[in-house]
Amino acid sequence: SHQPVPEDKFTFGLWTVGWQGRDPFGDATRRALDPVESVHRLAALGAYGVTFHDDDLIPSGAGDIERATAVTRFRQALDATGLVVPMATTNLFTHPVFKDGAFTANDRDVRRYALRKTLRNIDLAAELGARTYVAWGGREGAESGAAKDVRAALDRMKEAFDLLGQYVVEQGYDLRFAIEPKPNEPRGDILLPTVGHALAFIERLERPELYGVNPEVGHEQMAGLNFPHGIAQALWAGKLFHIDLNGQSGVKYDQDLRFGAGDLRSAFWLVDLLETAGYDGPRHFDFKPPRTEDLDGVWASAAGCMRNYLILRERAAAFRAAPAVQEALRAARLDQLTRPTAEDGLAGLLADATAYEIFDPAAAAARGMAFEQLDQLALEHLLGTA
Ligand code: 3MF
Ligand code: MG
Ligand code: MG
Ligand code: MG
Repeated sequence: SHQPVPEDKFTFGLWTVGWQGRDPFGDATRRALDPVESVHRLAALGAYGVTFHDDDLIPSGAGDIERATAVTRFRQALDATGLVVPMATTNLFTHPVFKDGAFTANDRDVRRYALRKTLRNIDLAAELGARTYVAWGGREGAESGAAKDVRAALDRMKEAFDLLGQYVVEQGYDLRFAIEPKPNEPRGDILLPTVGHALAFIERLERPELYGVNPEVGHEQMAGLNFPHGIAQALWAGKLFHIDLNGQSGVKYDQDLRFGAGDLRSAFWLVDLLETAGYDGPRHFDFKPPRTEDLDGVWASAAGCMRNYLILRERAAAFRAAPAVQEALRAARLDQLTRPTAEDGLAGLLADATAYEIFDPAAAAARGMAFEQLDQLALEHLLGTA
């Protein structure tokens, strides 16, 4: 069925449906949404959970009483609807204090404030039962060369994540971090720009097992990269802790279209991968209902994200199950790729004359790979003509 249910694990950021349509060229086109209203609407649509930045829930600068009231109202909405909070994150980008970054700002006092702001929201995340804490360093970067000493900034980034890791361990929180890469926007260039950069960074941390990635469809595509390939490498490394689903049409600004809009073929392969690789985390939508929409359009857009995922899940499963596809996969020798290249070991490889001395490269080169037939079958399944 294409009707979402909580078991599908669809989650939404409060900031997604709550986006008022402010962009660099225009003012808000929609009123603010009360988080409580969003929780009820998302639950009615069949979602599983909601996620939030500290400032989405608690207006920045709020006093203790205002903060406690906001949290209580939110918790009551969760209890009333059964929605869960699998992930939370910090807003380290909106306030002007973060104009040169948070964990890697040149100003040390800003860095210390950013850490304290994050630690405070980690407490709330743990209190609300979140298991993943996302960190998107949107302002960690530069517009010009001498403005940022990138190696020093990476030292400070490591220092920040090591401190955060120490904190969750000392507090006994069951919480892991997911670093969200993005190549640019709002900074001219952002540190940890792609999934690959983030994976390499994580291995330099004191407790690498506590950190994974939260890749976003549009972010990798802004860098011209193949999103399913990045996700596959994150899965291969055991590091796909969370995911931001949305739509993007090629290398341009961060479009945050609803899932299924933009590069539909990439979305098909993404769903195929997530559903066959055993990813069991939330299917989290980080999209922006276009500012042309009123609130009816917002909820239609949110419903569309989930419906498109479910349609693609069905189409991808049908593709994998079709006998013609299985035959085409064999013709394309995917079964050979899963076989080790030298199970006979280095000695066996060196002793094997068929591997080199009597191997016929011309004959091997003449073999067609049969990929076009396979891809046509995929397209027909995607289009519903298979
Ligand atoms: C920006 C993003 C962010 C992150 C969010 C969670 C506002 O392009 O994608 O959304 O996903 O901050 O860390
Ligand atoms: Mg984004
Ligand atoms: Mg985006
Ligand atoms: Mg995101």
